[in-house]
Amino acid sequence: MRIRGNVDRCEPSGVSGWVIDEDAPAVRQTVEVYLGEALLGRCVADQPRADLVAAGIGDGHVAFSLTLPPFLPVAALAGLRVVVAGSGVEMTVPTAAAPQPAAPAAARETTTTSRFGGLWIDRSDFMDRLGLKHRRGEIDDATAMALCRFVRDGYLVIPGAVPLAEVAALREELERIWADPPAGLLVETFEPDGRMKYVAPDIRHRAGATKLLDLYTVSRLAQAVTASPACMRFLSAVFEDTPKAFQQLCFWNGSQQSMHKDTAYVKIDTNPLSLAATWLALEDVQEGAGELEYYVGSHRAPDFAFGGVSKWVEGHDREHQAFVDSLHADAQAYGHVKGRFHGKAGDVLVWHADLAHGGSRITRQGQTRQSLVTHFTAGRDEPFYRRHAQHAPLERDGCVFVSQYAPVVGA
Ligand SMILES: O=C(O)CCC(=O)C(=O)O
Ligand SMILES: [Fe+2]
Repeated sequence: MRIRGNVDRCEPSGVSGWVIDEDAPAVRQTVEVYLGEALLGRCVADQPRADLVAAGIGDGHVAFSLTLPPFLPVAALAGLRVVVAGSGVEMTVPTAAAPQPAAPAAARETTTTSRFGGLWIDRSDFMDRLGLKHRRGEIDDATAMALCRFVRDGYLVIPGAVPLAEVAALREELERIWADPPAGLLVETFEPDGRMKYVAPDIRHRAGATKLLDLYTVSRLAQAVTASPACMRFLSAVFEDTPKAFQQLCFWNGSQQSMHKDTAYVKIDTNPLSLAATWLALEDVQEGAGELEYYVGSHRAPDFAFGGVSKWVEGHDREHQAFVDSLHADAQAYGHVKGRFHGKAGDVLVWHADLAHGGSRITRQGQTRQSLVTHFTAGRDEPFYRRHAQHAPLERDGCVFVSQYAPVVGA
């Protein structure tokens, strides 16, 4: 085998070049593009190119071009590897060109609200697809109407999604966990010194800027309330797949987190909008407790593209304030009114990947706001961290649970 070829172009939009085996010029080579060890895509180098024909490189039908996932951060281009399958040959990748400004929307084939991806609910033909699923009996009337609300508003409230008895039992378990934390369970906290850290739970910091992480890794009850039938029915319809729970935060009081869209921080591999989250009230939400707030309809505002190219803030920290400001400006421009969730214990609010939301200011000091937030993606997708953290997942109650911190407890 004598592989000869060239990677002519390596840009956020794609990789292209040509390749041939001089010992077998008629055999079309397969090219694989990797980011580290993860395969991003594969294609056959069989495209005709006039300059290759003219140069007498085989029959000239040896070019390839491969589209990259649309959200790939520019910084990641440096880590791309182009490999000729079955040959062990890795081709030299040219250094990445400067990021190109986004093409005008009109020039692009856009089928989803965001140009970075989306689910079927985000497509312009959503109503047609919804009607078809409904007529075929794949989704019932209540779910169809719930999806319409979700697509219109960017969130959905499911009253009484979790039985009160389960909520009460979980709160009792939480008391035991805080008093005597199981090994391996972590909190993310800014207490007591204002600096962020991941440490074992310490009850002295429970009331503060502290959240318990991935409670479902140690608690069967947390798994059960996360995978409530009402939530699984709705999320399965949203994802057209088994929901995958992956980043759970248990709050004792309000987070006071500024307005944001989770797509900026919560990274999903290959489709940044394959994401939704549930907010379960573990007690009746009180006025002034730092209620969850959101801009109704904000999930359909134009993308904020970090660096002009990415849905993720990572690597673009200096644009963070501009991002937050853009959410308020969009609310003005598009008339997104602010809503606040005053759910009762057991109620769930589901939010869309791109809904602007946050924790309002706590005006009633000392008032708790016990809640359990869970992020979900589709079973076919993975949180980005799964590229480097591969603890054993668990499938239970129609939900897959994965964690970046620990294996998930089974039977
Ligand atoms: O519950 C809150 O205050 C906000 C939580 C949140 O935004 C999140 O976990 O993504
Ligand atoms: Fe969030």
